[in-house]
Amino acid sequence: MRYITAGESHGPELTVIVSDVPAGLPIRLENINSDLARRQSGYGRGGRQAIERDQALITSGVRFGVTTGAPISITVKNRDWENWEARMAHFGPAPAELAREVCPRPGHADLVGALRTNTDDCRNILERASARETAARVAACAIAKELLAEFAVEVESYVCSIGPVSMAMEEAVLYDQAAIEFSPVRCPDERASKRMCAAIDDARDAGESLGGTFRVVASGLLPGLGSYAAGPERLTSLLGAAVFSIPAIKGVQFGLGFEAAARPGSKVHDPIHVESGAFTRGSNNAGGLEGGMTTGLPLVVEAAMKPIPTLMNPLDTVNMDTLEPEEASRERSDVCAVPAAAVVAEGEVAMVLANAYQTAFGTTCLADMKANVAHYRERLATMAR
Ligand code: EPS
Repeated sequence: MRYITAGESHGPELTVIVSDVPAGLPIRLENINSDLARRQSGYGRGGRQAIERDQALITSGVRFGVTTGAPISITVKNRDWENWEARMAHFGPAPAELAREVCPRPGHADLVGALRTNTDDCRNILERASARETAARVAACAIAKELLAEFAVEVESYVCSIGPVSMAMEEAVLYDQAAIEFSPVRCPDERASKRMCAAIDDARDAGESLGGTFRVVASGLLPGLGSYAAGPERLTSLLGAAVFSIPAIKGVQFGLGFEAAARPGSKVHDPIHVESGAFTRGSNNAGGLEGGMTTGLPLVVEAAMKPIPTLMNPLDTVNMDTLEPEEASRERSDVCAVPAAAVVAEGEVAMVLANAYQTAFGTTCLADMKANVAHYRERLATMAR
């Protein structure tokens, strides 16, 4: 399964095409729309989310609610387009009064993108570099989640920290989904949630922005997905690349992650036992990955997001017309988008895992995949007896 997105933040709509989806997969539009709504939520978002009501429109590849095996195209409207039609027109001359974006924001793609593409208007860059594009990804990745659901694999996400405020991390990695969704910052620790919201208020008052960390946890996975045999096929590299593809992600770790580097081997690796005819582990420090493959224990991916580059109290930049020092552009933006990024990462992880199931068990139709999974399960059961 693969996807490609198109669309600008203030263009008419976002488009995504998902190809290589197995035939016979039931698609629940309400699940796609629910993920789109979850991505839009989160304390710290700016005025734009009050305008948008993201909804998926599927125009191919699904018939009577079931995939046909043909590419699935999905569009998500940008309601803000009506305010940008003149400035973002696809044809005709630029309006005489058009204000070009010439004061690139440090940390955004503005300057480097303009250098790369030979433009004197950073808007050509920022419209596409905008995290608005992640709405299309979430719609595409919701298809992957539908496939995983057929194999009882669940993918969830939650926020662990925002700026200086961290939740109380327990041994457990799976938390009550209702508590996560109830929190305005998608954090299962209620007290930390309140402190995170206060930190976002303080940042907004100071003209600042905040980053943070989140976790994606996938449970119900079969062991042995991915590969140890070739670097690019290791699930660790595929998952890392997918999560790093999300704008503003600066770090990704699995299980103990960086902490493993400071511990002796005996305090890192997960002892192997056999219990009631199945292989088990004494711990899950590896975060569900060994040798680039799933162990069958929950996959635990943690990522760090940098603060949003648009600052109401802006940093220094240079005016690209005059080459004189100036303040970076200020525009409507989010103060914190970590809760949204967690939902996007949940989708990206689901897409990689759905692909791993297809690679192992077949690509063309759900019925064949199910038969192959049943056979694999039977074989695994004989190996611990
Ligand atoms: C973004 C700036 C803001 C965000 C946007 C990402 O948009 P605007 O410039 O229209 O206020 O709201 O994110 C979304 C629109 C979204 O749906 O996530 C940016 O500069 O990256």
